[in-house]
Amino acid sequence: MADTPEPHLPVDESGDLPPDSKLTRTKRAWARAGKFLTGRVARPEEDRLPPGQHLVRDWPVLDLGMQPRIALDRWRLDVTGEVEHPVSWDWATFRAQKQTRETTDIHCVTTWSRYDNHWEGLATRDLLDVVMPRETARFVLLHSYDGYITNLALEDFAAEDALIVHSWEDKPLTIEHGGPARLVVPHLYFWKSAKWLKKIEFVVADKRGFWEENGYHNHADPWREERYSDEE
Ligand SMILES: Nc1nc2c(c(=O)[nH]1)N[C@H]1C(S)=C(S)[C@@H](COP(=O)(O)O)O[C@H]1N2
Ligand SMILES: [Mo]
Repeated sequence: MADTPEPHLPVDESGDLPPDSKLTRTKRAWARAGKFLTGRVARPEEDRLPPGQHLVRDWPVLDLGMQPRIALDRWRLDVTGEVEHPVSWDWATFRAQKQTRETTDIHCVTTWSRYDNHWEGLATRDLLDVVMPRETARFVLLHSYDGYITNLALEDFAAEDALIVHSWEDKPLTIEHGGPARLVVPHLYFWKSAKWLKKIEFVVADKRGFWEENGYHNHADPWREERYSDEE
């Protein structure tokens, strides 16, 4: 794993390594740690539905019952903690970031899954290129406008198909589903995908979020049925 090349490092025709900028050094460090090898996995179609899940065609709404309404002119996204370049973006600045489209499946711990959701937003990897996590950053805490918190390891946050989305099926994300902007981390149960995203905090030590404190698994891999915590 230590010698796996970082897939997004540019390589020119001569085969030379890119200039040894701070950014490429940091990316190599992430690659060495295997941080960019998580996420989309080529699975045979019969393994597409994780164990204990059933398919739905509609999109259920699940949250703590308080759906905050954030006017776009008051909306901010702060990225703080163990990063070289913290940001506090207004809506226009967030929307001006590099855009990525992904088609991914949702797996909720309450046993429903929904295939082929079309998302558009900022890839978490592109966010990492902007804010540049320090070597000390190991975990990410997601803070939402309704007070919800969830936690991810940096490698799960940086998964190649993880996005901060503003659109679903080519329409603005509705408030009930976490608009103006939410996280989508397709390879984990959906409680890790924070709705109404407000702040992304890079930290040294892991800290359990709301559901993780209340008996859910800290990691949440649907193919391993990491639904509930073994601790206590
Ligand atoms: N801010 C916030 N994000 C949240 C939640 C929440 O209560 N607040 N619930 C989580 C849970 S348990 C699930 S299953 C999904 C549901 O997303 P949906 O309502 O768009 O289906 O959001 C997750 N993200
Ligand atoms: Mo959930």
